[in-house]
Amino acid sequence: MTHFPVLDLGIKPAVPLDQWRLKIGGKVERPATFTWTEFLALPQVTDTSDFHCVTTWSQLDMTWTGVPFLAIADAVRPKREATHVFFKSYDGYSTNNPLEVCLDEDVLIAHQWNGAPLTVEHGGPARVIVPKRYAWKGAKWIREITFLDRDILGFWELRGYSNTADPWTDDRFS
Ligand SMILES: Nc1nc2c(c(=O)[nH]1)N[C@H]1C(S)=C(S)[C@@H](COP(=O)(O)O)O[C@H]1N2
Ligand SMILES: [Mo]
Repeated sequence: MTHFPVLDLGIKPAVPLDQWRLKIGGKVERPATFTWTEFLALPQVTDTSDFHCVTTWSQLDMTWTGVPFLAIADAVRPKREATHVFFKSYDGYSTNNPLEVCLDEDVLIAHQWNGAPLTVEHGGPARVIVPKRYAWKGAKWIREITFLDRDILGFWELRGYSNTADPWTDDRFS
C-alpha cells in the first residue's frame, strides 16, 4: 500500500505528546483522562482491515496498532443507559456511532499504521478506526470520547452523510 489519500477539514492540529490527552466521560462509572504514557500502557492490538472513504476509494489491508475500544470501555465501564458514543477531535471534527458498533473487536484507537507512528496527516498521535463503517466514522486526532444515552450527530452526519455509514450497502448519504 503506497497511496493513502488525506481527507480532512484542512486543519492538521500538531499535538505534542506531552500535552496530548484522551478524555473519556459521559455515561460511565469511572471517567478517565489518559496521558500519552497511560494510553500506551492500556492493552494494545495489531489488526489488518480495509478502509472505505465516501468518495469511492477503498484501501485494502491496512495494518493498525492501537488500543481496542473494548479496552477503553473496560477501563471506564459504560453505564447501563449508554447506547451511543460521540467522538471529538483536536481539529473540531466530530462523529458518532452506536455503542454496539464501537464494541466490535476491530475498532481501535490507533497510533501506528503499517508499523510506524501515525503521521499527523493521517490523524496522529492517535485516531479512531471503525473498519466496518465508512472512514468518516473514524475521528483523526482524537481528543474526547463521550458515552451517551441518545444519538448526537457529528460533523458530516449533520451535513447529509449517512448516519449508519455501512460500506457494504453503499450507504453513503442520508
Ligand atoms: N478529526 C478528523 N477526523 C476525520 C476527518 C476530519 O476532517 N477530521 N475526516 C474523515 C474522513 S471524511 C475520512 S475519509 C478519513 C480520512 O482519513 P485519511 O486522511 O487518513 O485518509 O478521516 C475521517 N476522520
Ligand atoms: Mo471521507
